[in-house]
Amino acid sequence: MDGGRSGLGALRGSRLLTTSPDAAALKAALVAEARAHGFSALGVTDPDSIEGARERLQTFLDAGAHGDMDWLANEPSRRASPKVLWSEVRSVIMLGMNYGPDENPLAMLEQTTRGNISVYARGDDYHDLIKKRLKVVARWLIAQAGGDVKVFVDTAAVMEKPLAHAAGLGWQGKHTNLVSREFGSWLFLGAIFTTLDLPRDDADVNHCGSCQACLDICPTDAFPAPYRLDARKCISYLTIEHKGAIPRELRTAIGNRIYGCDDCLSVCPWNKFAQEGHEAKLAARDELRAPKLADLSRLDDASFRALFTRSPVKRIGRDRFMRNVLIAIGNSGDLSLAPEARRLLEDPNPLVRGAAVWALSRLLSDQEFSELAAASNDNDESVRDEWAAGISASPSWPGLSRPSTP
Ligand code: B12
Ligand code: SF4
Ligand code: SF4
Repeated sequence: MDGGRSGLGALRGSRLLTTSPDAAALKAALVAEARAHGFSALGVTDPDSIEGARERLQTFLDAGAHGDMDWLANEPSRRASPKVLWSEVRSVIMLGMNYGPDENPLAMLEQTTRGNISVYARGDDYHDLIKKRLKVVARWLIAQAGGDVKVFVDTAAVMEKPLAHAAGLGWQGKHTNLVSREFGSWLFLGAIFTTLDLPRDDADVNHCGSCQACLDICPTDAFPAPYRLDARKCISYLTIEHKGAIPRELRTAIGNRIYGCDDCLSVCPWNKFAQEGHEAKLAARDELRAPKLADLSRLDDASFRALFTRSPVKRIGRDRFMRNVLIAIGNSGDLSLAPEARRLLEDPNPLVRGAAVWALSRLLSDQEFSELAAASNDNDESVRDEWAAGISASPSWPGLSRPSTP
């Protein structure tokens, strides 16, 4: 986005903007403008304010903690420095949009025959909404003071959490997300980079203290240390980003979480100050609050896209979603869901068929599972491996090897 006409022409290109009274007035007006467009928090930081993040990002990548998110490893120097990403940037404006839930997300985990979709994905896709709003605010800024801008939300090579911390929006909690004293864990982040010099805010102070509730609650033990996440073990990564079969040893802990996970966010004591989000488009749609696993398991491509229209869930596609639904069916303990899994043994996609085998290994008796395994002649090696693993996992069949397959 390039600078257009300038309402405060004298400010255009000024290097002294950070200290001028006009700059303070402009910033106050910017905050008001952002609020008018639904943002709950705004702060400004220097493009060089996250020097330490570079080393930490490298530690994360060196450990392979990004799993198969190769895009995170691409050009880490750009990601760790706004200046490398865009040499002309002089101020980074960080914005937060509150999406506080209207109920405790942990309660849904008890409803094992229903799918738990994480709070952020129960309404419209925040990427689209926030990007549009960032552009409106950025255009307003250009109209007032000129300069050039670029807007980012989530998908660009920008480290939004450390930047938001530096801009005073909150601090990175031990679960690595930004925690705000006003909004708890429930802020989406977005950024406007500008060539204008705007007055800086002070970085927030870390208020985690001796608490480690988020580390303790994690179902898959995904934190090797406070402030460090191994994404390969995180349910959010496994159910959203990971394209292949979910590692067997992590499937049980996933429970009924079919898209993302909110446990470490939900348990944070700072949520007691959180407020319900007011953005109607981000509010949970009734049909996505507690959908029945049985209904979800019957979605074909077209009905999947219709149900998740404008929702971020749509991004992972029907097959990966069905993999997640089948893991939840396997964890449901409800035998009445076995026919749904059995039907999906015939699915065209081997990822789905493999997950169906696992679900049945958990729901059926040893006898029934072994009979099905013996009758199976799946032509895909990964599915045959699931049958074999299901059999060898059963303590009542010592010595039984994988079923004969073509
Ligand atoms: C990749 C990614 C993921 C990955 C990896 C997450 C991760 N923690 O790295 C996966 C898929 C797992 C994921 C999951 C989620 N994500 Co995500 N994700 C991102 C993304 C695109 C990049 C994050 C990144 O740079 N990771 C790399 C690591 C190295 O960076 P980092 O986490 O900041 O690491 C810091 C710490 O390790 C810290 N550190 C290390 N040691 C120490 C020691 C001390 C003492 C301290 C203080 C700090 C510290 O320094 C590092 C650099 O700051 C951002 C958007 C963006 N462009 O920034 C969204 C983003 C972080 N995700 C977001 C959300 C909402 C989620 C989920 C809650 C979604 C869900 N409900 O399922 C979960 C939460 C899981 C979790 N506990 O983190 C929001 C978070 C908003 C917020 N308030 O913080 C973001 C900002 C998107 C957005 N625009 O709103 N996500
Ligand atoms: S999102 Fe869930 S799985 Fe991932 S770190 Fe947090 S509690 Fe653990
Ligand atoms: S749960 Fe506790 S340790 Fe985790 S982010 Fe919140 S205050 Fe920090």
